Amino acid sequence: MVVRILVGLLAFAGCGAELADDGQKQTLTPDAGLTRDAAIDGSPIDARPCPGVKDPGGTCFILVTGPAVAAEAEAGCIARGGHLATIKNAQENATVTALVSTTASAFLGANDLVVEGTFRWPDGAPLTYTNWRSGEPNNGGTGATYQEDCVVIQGLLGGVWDDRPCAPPPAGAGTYAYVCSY
Ligand SMILES: [Ca+2]
Ligand SMILES: [Ca+2]
Repeated sequence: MVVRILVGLLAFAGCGAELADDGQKQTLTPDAGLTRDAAIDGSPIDARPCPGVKDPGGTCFILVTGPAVAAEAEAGCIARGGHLATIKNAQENATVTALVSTTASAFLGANDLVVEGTFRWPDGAPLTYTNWRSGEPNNGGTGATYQEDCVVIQGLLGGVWDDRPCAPPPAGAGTYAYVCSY
């Protein structure tokens, strides 16, 4: 009983201190806080979360370290509600480049699996923006015994693109980190 009274007195003392600091506005603080957060966030409370980086244009990009072959990477992106990344402009490429700045190679969604040499995004759209590294895409180069039908963005080289195998062979190629978007 004595303990309860003491706790009650301490709690009351705490309230008294807050009242002394905040005065009459104390009871408005919780609602005011919620309103302020919503205003800063600028989005409805049921907005789709972006557990990665949101481009100024609104696209969410997520880096998954993997490594995975391209088919596993696409499945991983679908599980996250998107697809392997589509990059539509230089702004988006800059956003993704920052995201992968310490990653050597990460799959994007572009591939020429259907028609060799004609790259498409996962939704079938043609590439209207590209940032190929000089000499790419090369499908592995002259004399290659494998195909390069998927595309990586190279963070350590400033965000240039290279076509690479979607899976081994050759050994050691075809498994990379990956970027999803939605
Ligand atoms: Ca190819
Ligand atoms: Ca290549």
